Amino acid sequence: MNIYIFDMDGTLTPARQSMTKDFSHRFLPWLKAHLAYLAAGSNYEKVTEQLPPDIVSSFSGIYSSMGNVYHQKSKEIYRHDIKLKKEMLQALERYRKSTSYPGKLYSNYMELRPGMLNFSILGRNCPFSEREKYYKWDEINKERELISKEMNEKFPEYDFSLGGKISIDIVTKGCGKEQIAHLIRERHPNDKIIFIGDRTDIGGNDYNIASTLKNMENTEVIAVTSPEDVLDYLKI
Ligand code: M1P
Repeated sequence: MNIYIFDMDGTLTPARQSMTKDFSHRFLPWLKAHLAYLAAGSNYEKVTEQLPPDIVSSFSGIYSSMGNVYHQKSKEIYRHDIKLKKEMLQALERYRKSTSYPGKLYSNYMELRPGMLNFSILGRNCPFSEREKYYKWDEINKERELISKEMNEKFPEYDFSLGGKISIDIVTKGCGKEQIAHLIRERHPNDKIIFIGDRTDIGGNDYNIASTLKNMENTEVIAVTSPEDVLDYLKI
């Protein structure tokens, strides 16, 4: 049997947006006929905001906050914490203060979630239009890439990776999405595991789960760039 694992933002939904009606209409019958898990970087509340209830309940399990929280049929099974070093937080504060981004900055630039911290120079409380503006600027100026690289070197006990469009996900080393690969392999030792995600490139927040799976037998990693790509791959 095949076991599927799906990323959420940028894979099943546009980043930080709800699943489209057309997508859920085509995906739900497929999901009901297969065994699949969700592996989201966002927290569980965002998952239930972005996905319709029948989609949420049709997954065999929902990993959120990079695998640090696990729900089965809306019941929380576990959650992990993270210890944040003062020096690491101070370094992030310095990046926020010294950014060369020319636009306005917003609040909620460090969002603590179970087992992870999400850091955004722009601030998570920005309007939607500002996200796109920052994303376009960051694509040229590579601010997030540079911060992640420097922080990975300075604080090797943590993992810094690019999530969606405006932020960096921070977990204790080993406590990112790769833990999901190990847990699912333990639960399904003989089945083929197929992961589908949009940030499987190095530095992306699907990279660790993708590379962990690639080192296991009987697995496949499918890199997609949009929900439309997922529908094409599933042929639905
Ligand atoms: O699931 C992908 C990412 O979605 C959001 O990213 P951003 O706000 O940068 O677009 C965040 O929830 C992030 O943590 C998550 O990894």
